[in-house]
Amino acid sequence: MEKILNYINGELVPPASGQWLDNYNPAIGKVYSQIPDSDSKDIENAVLAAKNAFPAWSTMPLGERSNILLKIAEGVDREFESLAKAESDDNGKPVKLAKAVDIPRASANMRFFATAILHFESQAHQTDQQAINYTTRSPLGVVGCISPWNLPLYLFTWKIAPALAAGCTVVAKPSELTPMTAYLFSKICKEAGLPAGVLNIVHGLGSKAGQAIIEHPEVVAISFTGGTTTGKTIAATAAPMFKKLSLELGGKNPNIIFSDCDFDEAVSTSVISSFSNQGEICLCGSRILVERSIYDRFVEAFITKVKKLVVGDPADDNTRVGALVSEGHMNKVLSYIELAKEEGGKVMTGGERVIVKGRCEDGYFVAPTVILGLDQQCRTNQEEIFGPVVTIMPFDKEGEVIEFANSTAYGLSATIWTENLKRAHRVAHQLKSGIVWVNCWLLRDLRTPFGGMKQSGVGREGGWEALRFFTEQKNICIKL
Ligand code: TXE
Repeated sequence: MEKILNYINGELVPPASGQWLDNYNPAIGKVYSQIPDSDSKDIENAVLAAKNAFPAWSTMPLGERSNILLKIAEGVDREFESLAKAESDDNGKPVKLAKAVDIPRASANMRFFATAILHFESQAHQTDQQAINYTTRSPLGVVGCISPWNLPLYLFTWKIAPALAAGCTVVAKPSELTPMTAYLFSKICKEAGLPAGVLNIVHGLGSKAGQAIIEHPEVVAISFTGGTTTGKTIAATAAPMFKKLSLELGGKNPNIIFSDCDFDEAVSTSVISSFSNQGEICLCGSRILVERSIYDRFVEAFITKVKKLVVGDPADDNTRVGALVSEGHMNKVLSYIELAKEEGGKVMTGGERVIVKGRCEDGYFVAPTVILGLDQQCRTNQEEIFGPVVTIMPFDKEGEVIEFANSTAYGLSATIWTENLKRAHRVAHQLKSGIVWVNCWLLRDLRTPFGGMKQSGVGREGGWEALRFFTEQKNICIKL
């Protein structure tokens, strides 16, 4: 069976302990490779390598650093097919989706930050006729990047690309559930000539390898994407050590449909924003709020389309909904559907595990599920399910829907459907969400700040924000 290796100091190496973890393909419910069960010894080696690599990497002329990162992007493009397959084998998502979203966006992340750093600026301020202040920005040092399982290579590169571009050296840990693309990526980095130790990828459990990164005194900043509970644990460890923190956490995002929307477009895109990647995207709209005058019509049109979504083998081009990432996660999602019923919800479609015939008969598939009849405050509408489950609720007034939308502990994203420009601006401004999409979903401009309000996170990633995060400022004041 294939063994995934750590990437430390430019070499592909087994874990120091010699211990391995099973890696499942969730679509077939079977182990298909093994990953290092790394511990603090591996992290120690990775941090040392990163520390040694820092002086040369952080002072390398920007053009040279940029060229190496661009070569890595080219490597991602070259390995497009194998990366898309690996992304699907690890995560259960349709290969078609990995080809359309995950891998192109991973390549774009590398390319964007490789070139953004060439245009990064700092400031100067003249204090009347007395002094000139100029501000420098220097790479922080060794940083930790920890990423989740839902968009494995996409979110992995989203973190490491700005860190590397800014001149930091990195100890990164992908999710133990989806390690394969990061492993293939480490081979791409070697081929691209990334100097040894600049990027180190250590595989293993969050509570062991991940925690060792957070606790390491030489790791000066942490960029993390994952669950809100894990984010709290990380903050509790890192904050007293005064580490810089960027936390991208969960969401319970409202999708608001006003009666003056482009109806067909709102229905079609809502199906995608609800069930894309099996609903395992922190930005999925899981609470659909529909103005009462079009509520019945919307529910009918939406459910008709949802019923047509093909749940099946991720390798099949017709599949729209693949497997959930693990058996544990599938059971969690199914338990939320049971909870919704206990809370008085009516399951209109889905609501159960799907057995896909053929090679996927032991896979972890759940039918796209639509639930009506719940109130805003019930647990189903307050807690992140992170699966193919949405609720639909009616509203009467604009003020009421804003209150509903803002009623959870999360504040990651929101979507508004209306053709009324004034209303779009007015409502968008009142939503407590880090990003608001109007008449679209998941449109991405890498220059914009990305992140959540409330318990959806701390800090902003993307564009200059990410490069600022991975650099520290110094102001030099010279008397004239
Ligand atoms: O996330 P975790 P999981 C949400 C979603 C999901 C829940 C749990 O609700 O059901 O999180 O998913 C590493 N120190 N999101 O269990 O545990 C871990 O190894 C350092 C939302 O996958 O937060 C992995 O690499 N690291 C999210 C990463 O953290 C630790 C996407 C994320 O794992 C650690 C995924 C520790 N103590 C899940 N414990 C989004 N917003 O995109 C774990 N890790």
